[in-house]
Amino acid sequence: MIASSSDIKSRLHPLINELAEIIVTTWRENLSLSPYELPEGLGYVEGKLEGERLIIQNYCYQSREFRKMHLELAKVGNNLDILHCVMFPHSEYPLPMFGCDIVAGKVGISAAIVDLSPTNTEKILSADYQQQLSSLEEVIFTDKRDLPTWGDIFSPFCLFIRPNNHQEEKLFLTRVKDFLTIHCLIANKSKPLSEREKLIYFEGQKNYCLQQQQNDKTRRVLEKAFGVEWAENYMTSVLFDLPSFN
Ligand code: BLA
Repeated sequence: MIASSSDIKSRLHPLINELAEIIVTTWRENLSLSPYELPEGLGYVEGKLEGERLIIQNYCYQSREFRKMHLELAKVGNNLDILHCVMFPHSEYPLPMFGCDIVAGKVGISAAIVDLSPTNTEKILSADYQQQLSSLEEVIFTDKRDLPTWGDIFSPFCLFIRPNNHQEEKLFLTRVKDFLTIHCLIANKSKPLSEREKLIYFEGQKNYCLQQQQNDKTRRVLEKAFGVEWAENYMTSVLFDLPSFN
């Protein structure tokens, strides 16, 4: 389903391809998608500064509830494959941020994270999210990872692991599919807010983006291939652009 003339899919870690397919299929099944234009020249990019080539392929959509639904697949040389996905709600819908990242190295997946992150004043997911996420079957992963300090944006339901085997990899995919389906179904039912309430979600989304921009691990990969200025522009205009209030 996901294909383009400059396709990198065939060379990515299979779990990344599988998750990309799950994400886009779940979007299509539950939301009415239209294309979202990324800033010029940033849909497909290749960079090479310090030896290793970085290739980035972006897929981007929007819907009634989401101003931007971004899926990115990236390949760094022959040893690092990345899936990055964020759904940015329009501020007038009282919805959390869906975020997901997989980093696959030579010896396997080192980081797999998924969350629905609250953006209201209390920084708490609403009752419907809490209830539905709590009723998912409990799964135990062997290697839980600690969040960095900027990770205070994530909810108590955040799953941040290093999958230990094939079964845990599959369990992670199922969990992402569950989070995403819950999110799409609640989004479908959600009603627009008043101007005053909208401001809360606007501020919350801004805070989420500013915190994510502090991820030095992402920044360093981009800086090595494209330089400091390009990385700053990409992080603030493609990966975590701030919402505009209108
Ligand atoms: C970690 N992100 C990482 C790591 C790399 C990247 C190399 C370190 C892997 C590890 O610690 O094992 C790189 N991630 C990228 C790049 C892109 C990317 C280059 O998305 C894009 C081009 N990151 C997100 C989102 C979340 C996220 C949406 O983009 C969460 C919802 C989380 N990534 C995240 C976290 C870490 C991480 C929490 C660990 C950071 C740390 O330990 O300091």
